[in-house]
Amino acid sequence: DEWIEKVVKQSSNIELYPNPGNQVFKYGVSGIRFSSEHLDHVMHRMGMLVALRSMYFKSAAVGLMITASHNPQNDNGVKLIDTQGEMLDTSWEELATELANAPCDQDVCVILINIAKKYAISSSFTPCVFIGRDTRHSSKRLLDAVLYGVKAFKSNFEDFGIITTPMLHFFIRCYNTNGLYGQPNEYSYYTKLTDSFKTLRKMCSDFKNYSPIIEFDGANGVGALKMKDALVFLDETLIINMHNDDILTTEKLNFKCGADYVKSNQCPPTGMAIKPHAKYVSVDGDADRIIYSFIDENNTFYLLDGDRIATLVTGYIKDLFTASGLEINVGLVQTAYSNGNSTKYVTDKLRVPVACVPTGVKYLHHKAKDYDVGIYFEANGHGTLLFKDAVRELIRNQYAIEKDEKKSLALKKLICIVDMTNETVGDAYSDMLIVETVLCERGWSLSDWYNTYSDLPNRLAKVIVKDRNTFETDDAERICVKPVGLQEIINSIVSKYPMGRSFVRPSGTENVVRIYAEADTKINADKLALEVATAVYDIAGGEGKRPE
Ligand code: G16
Repeated sequence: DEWIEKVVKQSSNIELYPNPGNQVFKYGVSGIRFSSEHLDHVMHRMGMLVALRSMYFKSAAVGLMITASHNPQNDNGVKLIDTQGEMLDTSWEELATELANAPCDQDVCVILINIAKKYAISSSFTPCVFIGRDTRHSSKRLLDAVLYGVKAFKSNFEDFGIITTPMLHFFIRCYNTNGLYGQPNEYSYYTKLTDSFKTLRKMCSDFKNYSPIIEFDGANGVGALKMKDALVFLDETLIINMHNDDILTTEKLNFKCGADYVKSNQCPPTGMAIKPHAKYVSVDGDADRIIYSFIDENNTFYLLDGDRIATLVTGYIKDLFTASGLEINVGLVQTAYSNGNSTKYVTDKLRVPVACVPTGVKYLHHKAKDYDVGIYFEANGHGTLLFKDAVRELIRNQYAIEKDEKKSLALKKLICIVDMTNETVGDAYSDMLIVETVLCERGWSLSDWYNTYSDLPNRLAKVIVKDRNTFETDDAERICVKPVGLQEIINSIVSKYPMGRSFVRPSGTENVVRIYAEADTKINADKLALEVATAVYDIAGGEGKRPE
């Protein structure tokens, strides 16, 4: 035990990072997120925790990403990444919460000692920690705090500087698989994903309605920076016009642009001219989400969100496996936010099973592993595809011996899709390459894609409440069990609306309660959302103006 106490007290500069004790932190669906000025001691402690996590895995690389993703620029946060490039295991989330809230230095020591004891962590392992950060101004300052924590344990660490969250996930998988998945650097990331995209593109001879021109909305964050780097590798297979790429004006990050803004407000991003039938692609502040959109000649706005990507990709993968002759079980994972008609389309038309889990990529990722090929997408544009090792092997082996030309072509395309996918987590760049591939293969414009089925009109809303922790949900967030009585009120409101559906849940990233509503018409979806938001406001002591 003594070694930990020594490390913390003598090597970590802990005296620089006291907990002011005026805030409560929780490691939620995407780490800890807060107003950046409160996070210094949290980051310092997460630096120490992540070092211990690596020691627990006998020096395997683990990751720490400094980002608050889609949140406003003044917020920041931390996401910890496990050895396969996946989100931190739930059992350690609680430890992270405990550590972030520990009142004093001595408590920090005790918690770390207890972790080491509980997990039998030996001081003989040197930690290996990969670190990345987004473009927020506070990220650099918080990095210093992380580094004190990481270095105290004499870690081997690599600071990758400003990178997207999915890049860091990818690097960790690469390192821990000894290069089997690629190399832990940006060059390998771009070439692996982009080369397979270009190979598949060469197989596509007739573009029909497809256009390779993209108006790219970088949310004024790291996604813009990295897309510019990607252009070199894309060789003009895609023509990408950059917008919202001002990463120096910090106030602009995610402000009225980016994937979260476009999805939540159901309108085009600002900061760029919007032309009818141009293809708009928006990413969020750490480039793990992607949303497509366009307007028609009447200025009507069309959203192609995570549900649309899920249906597009699921249909394509299903067709490729059918053409290849391989019998593989493909499944889709969604959340309660998924549009009712997308679920219907996948179940009835594509005949692919759909599972529903709570919000948060880690839940979707976990469930997707149940299938040979698990596809998961949150409606907000966060998602990826998972291929079982055995499936990957089967595809390659069969391709090597396949004599039938059509089957062989389908198998070759599947190999490209596997290589184009960042299977560790949702990745806007990888997802964009996959969507562009499917659209090109189908010869579709965005309108063609949009016309595959019609969404039920829907509305997202949020209410600021005194304490969002008083809200509890069940049944993959479709039922609100606390505050008691709220669900009955929601049920009676919903029953008034044809095809009505609504649920409420506490946000994991902001201090708000989120409301989702869908109904037969846009007006009804808006009215339903408003009624439910008002009920939440009244029952939970909403702050600010009553919704109207
Ligand atoms: C994070 C998670 C996503 C999740 C989102 C929900 O996104 O990674 O899986 O959908 O939070 O946010 P909330 O709980 O506020 O509705 P990100 O992109 O912000 O890291």
